[in-house]
Amino acid sequence: VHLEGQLREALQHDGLALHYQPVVGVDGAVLTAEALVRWPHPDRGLLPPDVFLPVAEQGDLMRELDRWVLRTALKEAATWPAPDGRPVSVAVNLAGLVPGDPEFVDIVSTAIMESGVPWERVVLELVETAFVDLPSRVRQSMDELVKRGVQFAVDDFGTGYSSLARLKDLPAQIIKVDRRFVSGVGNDSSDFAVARAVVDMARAMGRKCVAEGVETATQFHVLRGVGVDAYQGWLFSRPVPPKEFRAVLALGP
Ligand code: G
Ligand code: G
Ligand code: MN
Ligand code: NA
Repeated sequence: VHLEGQLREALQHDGLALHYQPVVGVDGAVLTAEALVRWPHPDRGLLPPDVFLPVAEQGDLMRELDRWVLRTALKEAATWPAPDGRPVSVAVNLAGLVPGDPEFVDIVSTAIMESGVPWERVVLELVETAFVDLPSRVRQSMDELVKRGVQFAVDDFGTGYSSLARLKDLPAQIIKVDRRFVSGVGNDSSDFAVARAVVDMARAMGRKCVAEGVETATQFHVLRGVGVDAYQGWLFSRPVPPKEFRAVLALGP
């Protein structure tokens, strides 16, 4: 209850922080940065999301937290340098503010327009289950944003209930293969098979494919051979504070 009150307070006074993890292309150039929330707690140091997201959940604060992250990430992204004139996109995780929300399109659109970030540079990450059994009203609101240029990504693909066949029904332009399937790619043939199947399917359906949790050069090379479009993981960079991320951009590939 104490932590919940402090979190509520932090949300009202910009007391949270965002770190950014680059998503890179086959040539190593940064394409996108995923915003990952942290809480610089006055007594407990920098708290990771697995400590306070459950508190937010419990306190019915997830929607407010997502709004804060969306607004803050867009505001920061508007100031990023464009390496080689190629501007970097920003990806935000949404768990409490979801497409079924009657204010979804309005909140997202307003945040984007206020930031000045072009629609095409905004990626919204939702877990698989958030895409399943969408009423047509909800699909329409997602389509509205997609028409303006926003991209939806299925986060942690493979951990939910969707089968590969269902991929074609998901209104998402990007598939993020969960790191669980990436970790064994160099040495576990079944992980390799899953990764390859997802990539083939994603390609056949015109979706982009991102591999999460890439930690080794072997994983990178194997996945590149399979045709993964983009890569995210400790091999390239951990999630870093805004200043450090800007330095990564300034440096180029
Ligand atoms: O880096 P990491 O420890 O940041 O993230 C742990 C978990 O917390 C991941 O499942 C991630 O999706 C989730 N998470 C991180 N940042 C955010 C955020 O800004 N919003 C939401 N809804 N989830 C987040
Ligand atoms: O659930 P989501 O994919 O949004 O959250 C990303 C999570 O994965 C964060 O906790 C982030 O810190 C973590 N992460 C990012 N890169 C790597 C990696 O290479 N290895 C591992 N083990 N975790 C990673
Ligand atoms: Mn994510
Ligand atoms: Na993920």
